Amino acid sequence: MKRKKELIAEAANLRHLAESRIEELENQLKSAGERMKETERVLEETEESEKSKVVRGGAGKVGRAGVLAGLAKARVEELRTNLVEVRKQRDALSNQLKELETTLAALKEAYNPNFNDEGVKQAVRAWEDYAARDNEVVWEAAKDRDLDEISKPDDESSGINWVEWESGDDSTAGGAESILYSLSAYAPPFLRVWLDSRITSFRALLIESGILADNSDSSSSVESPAITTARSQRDSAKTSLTNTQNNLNNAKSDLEKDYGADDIFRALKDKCISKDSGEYTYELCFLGSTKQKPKKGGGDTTMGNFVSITSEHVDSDVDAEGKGLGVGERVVLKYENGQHCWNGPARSTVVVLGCSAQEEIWRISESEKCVYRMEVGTAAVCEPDDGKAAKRKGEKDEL
Ligand code: MAN
Repeated sequence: MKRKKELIAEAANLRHLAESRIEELENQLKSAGERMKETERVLEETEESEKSKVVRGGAGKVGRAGVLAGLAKARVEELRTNLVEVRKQRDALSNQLKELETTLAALKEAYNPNFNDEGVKQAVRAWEDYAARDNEVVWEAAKDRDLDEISKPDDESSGINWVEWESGDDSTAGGAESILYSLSAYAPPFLRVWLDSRITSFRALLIESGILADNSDSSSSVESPAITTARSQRDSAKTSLTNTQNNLNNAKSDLEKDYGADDIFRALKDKCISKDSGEYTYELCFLGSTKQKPKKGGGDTTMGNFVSITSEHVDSDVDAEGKGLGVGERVVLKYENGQHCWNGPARSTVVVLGCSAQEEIWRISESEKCVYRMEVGTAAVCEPDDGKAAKRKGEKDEL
């Protein structure tokens, strides 16, 4: 009875610990839930802000539009250099022409028609015909200024801002959206930032109302590192929330489990005892499993896993040392669903408990194939009058 008292005190302590653990897990669950919400919010915000960056040039991915932009830029540059070259040639030729015209005009004025030089006369006549034609090329100064502008290399402030297009994602270059983006690209630089932010909100509105497809997170586009980090933090918060919830559920269901009167078997949980019998060593782990371990080596055979506490009326001997079940209602631990028996059921064990100062296996039998019975002593089932005489059924009620 002294040992039983110790077991009850230990069980109460373990129950107390289990209750504190539940309290701790409930707090953990609360903060895991908050962390989950927080990481979810960060992820949403990151996705939102990354979406707007797509407008300014995608997530670093060069799509078909980017390739085309590269080719177009090279082509424009080629045409621009040639335009500059041709204008240079034009100016040189124009100067040469002026020189010749001046020379011929001077010749016409200065030649002496009395010298019967047929070559000179022909040249003067041809010059007069030439001068009579409307040869005057009108060089419009305004047009030339346009050519000056056109001949300037492209950069952020003139022509096309190629950088913006070369890094562009295809998802931003198709269909209705391209209209939005080209609007911004052709706008003067100081207007672009403002216009982009307007376009981003407008685009979000179109996506929300289902008018525009949301290409920003399509599987083909590369996810930005910021989103990846936010997502992995959200995922680990989710895992931790699920784990905490599972631990709490397990702890709660353990507390509700039947550990017998006074919760006493809580103190014996996971305690194992064994005994040799025939070719095996038999092992019993309280509220765990029962096993056969071959003495000559080889694998263990599970004879059942603990399922419930019941009782059974017994009528057997108690030996000279007081070891035995005696007569009366005894506590029984049932173990089921052990290793399957060849041509038989899954192994199962009935563990009948009698009073004893120490936990010990008294007897093992196999009543039918693969159905085992263990008679086991433990202080957990001792009653105040156990030492006096073997009890008979019903006697306890009458006392
Ligand atoms: C093993 C042991 C025995 C059992 C037989 C059934 O030898 O588990 O207890 O009776 O298998 O085949």
